[in-house]
Amino acid sequence: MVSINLLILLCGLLCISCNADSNSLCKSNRPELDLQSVIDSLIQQQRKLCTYQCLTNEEKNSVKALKNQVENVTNLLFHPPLIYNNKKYVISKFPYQSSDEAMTYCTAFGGYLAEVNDNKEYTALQNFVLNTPAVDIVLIAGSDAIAEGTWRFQRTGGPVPILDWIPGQPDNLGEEDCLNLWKNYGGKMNDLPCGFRSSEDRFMCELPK
Ligand SMILES: *[C@@H]1O[C@H](CO)[C@@H](O)[C@H](O)[C@H]1NC(C)=O
Ligand SMILES: [Ca+2]
Ligand SMILES: [Ca+2]
Repeated sequence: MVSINLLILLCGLLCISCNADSNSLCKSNRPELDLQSVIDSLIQQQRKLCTYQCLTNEEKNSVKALKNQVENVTNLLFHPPLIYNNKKYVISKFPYQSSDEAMTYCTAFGGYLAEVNDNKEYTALQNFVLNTPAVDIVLIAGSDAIAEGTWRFQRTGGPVPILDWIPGQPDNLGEEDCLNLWKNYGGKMNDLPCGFRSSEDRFMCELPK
């Protein structure tokens, strides 16, 4: 700051001397203008930086509190999660009225009904179902509602790449257009109704980690 004050003083003196003899060479060489704009931009940058830092600190705390609240609510509604491949999988502690309702819960937590994309993920999710207590039938993403026998993810419309049916399934028994993993059958796949079936049924969400 001392050096800047000194420059301002010099600048002032220079201006006075310029005005005094109205020297055009002096006018074309007015350092006070450049210096002032540099100071202004520095002050502006400093203000921006300060505002940013202050907001970040405040937001840090509120984000922390919010994360904590979401975690608390997640723990109330879902069994302990599986972390796999940078995703978080959770199984509900309560039944669903429909696959749409289940999807709404998943969306509310920033995700979607769990989508099995490859064999490794399938194995991980099967084991997750097998290892989660008080769970038997677990709804996941996949439906053949649009064309019977053609299984697609509801969210993307893309084909379900892994279909590993329990023997005798899919049987479309009385119209079954949704997909589930069934613990009692090794966590393999079955078709079941997209609406409410049983208060024992659960659903699985795939969430950002
Ligand atoms: C989350 O739950 C814990 C333990 O019950 C509680 O101490 C904490 O205050 C809760 N946090 C928030 C933000 O609700
Ligand atoms: Ca069907
Ligand atoms: Ca079936």
